[in-house]
Amino acid sequence: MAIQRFSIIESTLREGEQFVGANFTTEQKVRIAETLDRFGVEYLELTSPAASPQSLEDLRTITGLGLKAKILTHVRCTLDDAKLAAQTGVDGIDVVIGTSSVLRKFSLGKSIDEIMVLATDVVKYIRDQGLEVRFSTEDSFRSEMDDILAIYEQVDKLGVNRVGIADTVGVANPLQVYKLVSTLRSRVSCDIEFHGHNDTGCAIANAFCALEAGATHIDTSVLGIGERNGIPSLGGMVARMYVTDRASVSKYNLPVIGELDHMVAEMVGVDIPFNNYITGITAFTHKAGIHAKAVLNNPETYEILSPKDFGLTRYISIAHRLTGWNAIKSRAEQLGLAIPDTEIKALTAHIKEMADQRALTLDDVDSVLKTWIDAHPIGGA
Ligand code: HCA
Ligand code: CU
Repeated sequence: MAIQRFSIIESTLREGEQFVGANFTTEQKVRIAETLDRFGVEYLELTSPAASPQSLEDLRTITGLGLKAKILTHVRCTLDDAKLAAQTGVDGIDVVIGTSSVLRKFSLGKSIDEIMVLATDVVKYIRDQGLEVRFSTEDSFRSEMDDILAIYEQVDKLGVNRVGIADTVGVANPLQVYKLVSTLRSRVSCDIEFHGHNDTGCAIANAFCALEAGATHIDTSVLGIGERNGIPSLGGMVARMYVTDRASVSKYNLPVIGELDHMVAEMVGVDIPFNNYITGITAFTHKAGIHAKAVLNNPETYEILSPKDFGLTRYISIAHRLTGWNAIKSRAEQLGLAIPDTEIKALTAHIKEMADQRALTLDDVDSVLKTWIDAHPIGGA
């Protein structure tokens, strides 16, 4: 199914706060919220006000900022939590309850019938407050399909805005996600949200398949931070959508991704991984001669994302044994050195031999080129 529309529910301030290194101060939360708002996410999801007194206060502070993004908080499926959340100025409440047999047995101790009753009370209450409500089943992929479909159908009839599927443990694969979301799509009329963990590296692919199967909302966090190894990163999800349909992400201020990744990395005490989507140090680096030549001719040959759209630049690495004469020629031109092609080819062969002996730097390449020029004054080629 072609993806009609999608919204991001940015959960750095909820799922991301569950990352082991995250311990955000109020000021940090405000900076994260404002920067995400400047990027243009549709929703911000914040930690439950029932979590701690500071969480309650911070939620009120952020709902008071007057951001464009809608503010959600995330609560357990209890009337007490819903009542507390409803007093904080939020636009909506994300409710979650564990439905898998393992969670029901070892965490909640509730039967599916009891969950139905609770869900009805809580959803009705939130609807009556005039707030947006989403109802989600934790650990959806290890729950009985019939159980969760029955719960979703019931809350759909009660008028929820969205139902959510959560791959809490990162066990699902893209095909499973596609099948579950397709089935759900045919059973409910409300929007569908997907929240998936990255334990086996499938989080972004799973979220994307959920959209293809008819989901409308995807949970992300900056750098993907969350419980264990987290959920889809905002940057990675946006990269996926950009490649699918460039116009679908024109609603976002793409260069802000770099700012967000650096800011949150520093706040939670991690480095941005070298291979991170968009902002990893090597994300727009080209090395082999064949790649360098093609990219110099037309960057689209080896780049599906244009670094410029993200406020970044590409880097072509030329000081190594895999280099090619086109890249060396381009470097000579950058330096303003006019060297004939036949000579550039010979110099490239020399550079490759040098690189076989030791690791080179760009300075080494530059000095080979300059030495040739010094030895061949104007007209001396
Ligand atoms: C958790 C809860 C959750 C909730 C997801 C959701 C999950 O911390 O275990 O509300 O959609 O992964 O199930 O993050
Ligand atoms: Cu989660």
